[in-house]
This record gives sequence, C-alpha cells and structure tokens, in this order.
Amino acid sequence: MTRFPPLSSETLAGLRHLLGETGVLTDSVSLGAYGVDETEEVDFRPAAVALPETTEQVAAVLQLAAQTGIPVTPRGGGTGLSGGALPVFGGLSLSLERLNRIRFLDQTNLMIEVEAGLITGDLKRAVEEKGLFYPPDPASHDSCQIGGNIAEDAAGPRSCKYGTTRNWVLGLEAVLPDGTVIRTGGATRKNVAGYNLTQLLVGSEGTLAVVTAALLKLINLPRFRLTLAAPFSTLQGAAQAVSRLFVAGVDPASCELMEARALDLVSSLTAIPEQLVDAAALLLLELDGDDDQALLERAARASEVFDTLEEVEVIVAQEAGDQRRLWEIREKIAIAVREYSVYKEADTVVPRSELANLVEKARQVASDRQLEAVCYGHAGDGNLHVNLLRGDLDEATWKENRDAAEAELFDWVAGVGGSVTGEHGIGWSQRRYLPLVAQPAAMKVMRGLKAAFDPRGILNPGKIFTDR
Ligand code: S2G
Ligand code: ZN
Repeated sequence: MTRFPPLSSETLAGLRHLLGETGVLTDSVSLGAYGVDETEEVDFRPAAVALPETTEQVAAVLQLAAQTGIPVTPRGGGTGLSGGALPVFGGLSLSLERLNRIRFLDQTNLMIEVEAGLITGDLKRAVEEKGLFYPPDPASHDSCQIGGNIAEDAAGPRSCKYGTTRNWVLGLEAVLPDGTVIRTGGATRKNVAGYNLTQLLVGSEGTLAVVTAALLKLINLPRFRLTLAAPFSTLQGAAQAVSRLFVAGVDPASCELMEARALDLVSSLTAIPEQLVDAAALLLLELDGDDDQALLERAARASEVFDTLEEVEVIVAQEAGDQRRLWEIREKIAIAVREYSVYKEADTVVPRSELANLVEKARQVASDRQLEAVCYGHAGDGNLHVNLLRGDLDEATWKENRDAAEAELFDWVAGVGGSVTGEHGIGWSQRRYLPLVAQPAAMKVMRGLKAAFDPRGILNPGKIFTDR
C-alpha cells in the first residue's frame, strides 16, 4: 500500500496562509464529519479539511500538496455510496462546498455554467424557474453537489429517458494534481476535437483531476407529467413488464421497481395506498411530454403491456400532489432500510431482460447465507439496488456472509453482461469487483491514464484500483 508523509505543521501553516483561518478545519468534530459519507460501515478521517472558495485556491492547495506529497481527497456533498470522498490515507479532504455559484445561465444557447459545490437541487430549481430542465435527479438531490455528481456520473430515476449526468456535461474546468487549471469541451453542441477529456473526467471519481466548474446542457421543461403505479401479484411479472414497456414504445421518463419487502419497510415512513399494499412488486412510472393526450395514450399502452402478463389495476396520478405521494414511497425506501437494519448495498445493473433472473439470484445468494435481500431501484435502466440485510447475525458472521453473497451475486451479474455498479461508483467499497467487468488489458489502460494525470498518486489514492 502507498505510504504518504504526515501533514506537517509547516504545510498546515501554508494551507492557512492560502485559505485563511476559516478555510482550514482541524477540530475533531469536523474531521469526524468529513471522514464519512453515506456508505455503510466506513470511516476514514482526514488530517485537515481545506475549504477553498475559488478555482485559484483549489489550484494553490493542489500545488502545495504536490510539493509536500500530501494526499488530497476531493469532496462534494458527502452523499456518496461507495466511499469515493473518504480520505482513506488521511491527508487533506478538499471540500468544494464554497465554490457554489451559478456563473451564468445562457437562455439563448440553453446552457448553464455552475461551480462544483452547487447543490444539485438548487441548480434544478434555478433553471425550472425559467421553464428549463436539468434532468439528472439523484435521490440525494437536496444535499449532493453537482461536482460530486460529475465525479461519480450520478443518476436517478429519470436517467431512464434522459441518461446519466454525463449526457448533460458539455465542458469542464478542472485542476490537475500538480495544480494546473485545465478547461475541456466547450459551449458547442458538437465537439470532436481531440480526445474527449470532458467525458474521461466524468465518472473518474476524483482520481484524475478536481472538477471546479461545469458547463451543462439544458432543455425545455416538459409541460405535462403522469405517474403510474402498477401493483403486480408476482415479482416475475413486474420484472418482465419492464423490457416490454420499451419495446412497445411507452418511453417512460422513469421506470422504478420495488418488491413487497421494500414496500413493507417503507410503510413505516409513508402511507401506501390501499390498492398497492398487497402487491408482490410495484412498478412506478413517470411519463412526460408536451402533449397531455399523447401521455394518456402512452399510459393506456403501458396498461396493455401489463395485461399481457397479468391483470393489473393501474393507478394513474395526474395531480402533482398525488404524484408526490406516490414518489415518496420510492424515495423513502433507502431511509427505511437504513432504519431497519445494518445492510450492504450491491448496485447491480443488468440488461433489462435479465431483471427477473437478477431478483431470483439476489434472493438465493442471500437466503443461502441467512441474509435477507431487498431489491428496488431503477428497473428501466436494469439497475437494481440489492440491499443485503444483516438481521440478527453476529458481526463476524455478517461480514463473512455479506462478502460471500455479494461476490457470488456480482459474479453472476458480470456473467450475464451486467456491471458491478450502475450509478454509485467503484470508489473504495467496490474496488475488488472492478476486475470482474474490466479485463486485464482495460485495467492496464485505466492505470496508464491514472499515471498520466497523477504520476505521484496523490489525488484520491486508494480508489478504483485495489493496489494503489
Ligand atoms: C436510490 C440511494 C440508495 C441508498 O435510488 O434511492 O440511489 O442506499 C439510491 O441510499
Ligand atoms: Zn438509485
């Protein structure tokens, strides 16, 4: 494992000189807070937290780190689910939270330039006030930051129709590990000049450069939305319906699946409508567009698809309040699971046609090891969050069984052409699974890229690869 020098009092004084007294935190409450994100069961404290306010300050911090060999771990809102923002080798936690301005909104070209620390929900609301739409909608939208979304290529329910964060990034401003500021991409809809550094940095989990600002694409806000809740009497039926919806051209903006156990857990946090409580599985769809009649026709088409599998009493919500109540069911599942049990989440993604088999496999790997599996997630993307619950197991058995169950599940997922993370990233907690989906030759290219950007290995060390 790589070793780094400790943060000396000279380096700390240098940091204070660059960022001012309030720009560097070393008290133990702060170090504790910046040592965790939302990943289960991990905690790594930094030696200090740096809070720059400008790109120049980010560059200066990285220059100092490069000179002294101190590792730097960039951090957004701390809502990550693979430990990407955790300083596993100590050193500096570099939080972008104070770079949170909207630099400009270009309503002629439908673009916005924002700084990395802007809360994603604030970005979404700012453009919606102007009748515009930035579709990516991670579950944590009210606390995650756009820079973190870019680092992880975050997604959410609407990536089903609109793609993940990367589909909306036209250009970036970023700082390389030696402190050099680079700009990639630009304000054009097309751009094939040279290597696509923008898209290389998106999803690179803060291991290649620190993103400080992004130029994002916008579209017009769809005028109408419909929410459909479809209770199935079998989980297999619900899972099979998903691929058929797309073949039939229903084109949902979101298509989420949750199994009975997820509904059962979330019922302690929000009301489940009578017609849905006994479902073995629930599909929740959002349809959007500018023609309300066309939306109703697509809703009818969705019902026809369901009826090819079984008779389903679909709830169609047209009012915003009714829609919200239905979406709350889905949005609160993660919290409900967390409140119920210690758990480990496998962020599986498979071709849609494998969804039914995925749920079967998740149940088997769990029950073989006295665990419970709760499956829910973005079925339209083939992306299910398989939550393995500890229940009553003692610590040692839990760890052993959890790891074995997860490994068997990911082996199977890779075998059917799926992947080991759909939207939460490899980060720290999924590193050992990357080789299941990236062959040795691809891993070698990835390592070469890391070395080209960060020859000294000081930027977010310990992530993505097992041996750095
Ligand atoms: C979702 C969050 C999962 C979690 O879709 O709700 O991506 O474990 C998630 O917090
Ligand atoms: Zn999710």
